[in-house]
Amino acid sequence: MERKKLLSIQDLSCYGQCSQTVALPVLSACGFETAVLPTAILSTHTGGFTGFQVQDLTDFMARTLRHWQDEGLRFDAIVTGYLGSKELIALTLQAADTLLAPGGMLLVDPAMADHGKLYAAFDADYAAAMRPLCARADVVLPNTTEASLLLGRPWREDCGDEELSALLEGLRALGAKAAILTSVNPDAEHTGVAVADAKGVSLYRHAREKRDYHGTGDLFSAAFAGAYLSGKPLYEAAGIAADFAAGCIRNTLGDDKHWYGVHFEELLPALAAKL
Ligand code: PXL
Repeated sequence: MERKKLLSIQDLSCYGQCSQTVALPVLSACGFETAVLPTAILSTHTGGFTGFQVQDLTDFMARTLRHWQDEGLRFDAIVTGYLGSKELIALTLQAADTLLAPGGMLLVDPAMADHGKLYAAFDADYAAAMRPLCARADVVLPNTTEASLLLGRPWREDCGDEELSALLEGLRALGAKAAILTSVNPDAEHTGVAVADAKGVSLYRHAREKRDYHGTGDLFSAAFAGAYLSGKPLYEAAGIAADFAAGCIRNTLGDDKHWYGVHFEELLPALAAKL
């Protein structure tokens, strides 16, 4: 059996169930050899904890890229999430240029904003610096807030059909070969993801859960990468990932102590069985 080799580039939030600590188990469960390149180490994620500690790893990342180039390492895909600074975004572009095998895929989740607001650590310059990475992506996976920021459009929570088409077209015009918009809420009872590639646009809708949790975007991106790189077509992979993220939320509702992320572990075997 030919195993694909993946690289996950994003921060390592030591506590809080997001970024590398969800990407690695999901991609491993999907059957991929997965290397990680942490862009920063944080004591917790930045969504709801106070006093979190951050260790920037820009210098380590630059040295690691040089080392891996010397070793001749190549990856079939690079998946990226929360990075941390403009310098780290530039290094991630460099990783895509130097470490992808011929025909290798770049999947980019800009992971910088939600619900109309940038995350605590980021500003408008960071959002602008994310544009060239998203432009280079084979698949870009922003939520509607991130897509609006990338395209310089005001964010609209209701995001009707016209705005959805404008965002998807804008992302593809930027250069991404395919785009998946998350947190699309067609009405009060439903949520979903809108998928666009050269063949057209389609919306995958499912029931909306009672509340949101941190880390579900990261789980969506990792499960999408697992399904898509396993050979599932774009729309089917997006649906598998959306159902997985919704299942993780349902598995957490009622556990009020676990406000900072979702219980995804029990759902990994069912995800792997779909691929
Ligand atoms: O889940 C996205 C994410 C990743 N990493 C860090 C974060 C967040 C969201 O807040 O703070 C450090």
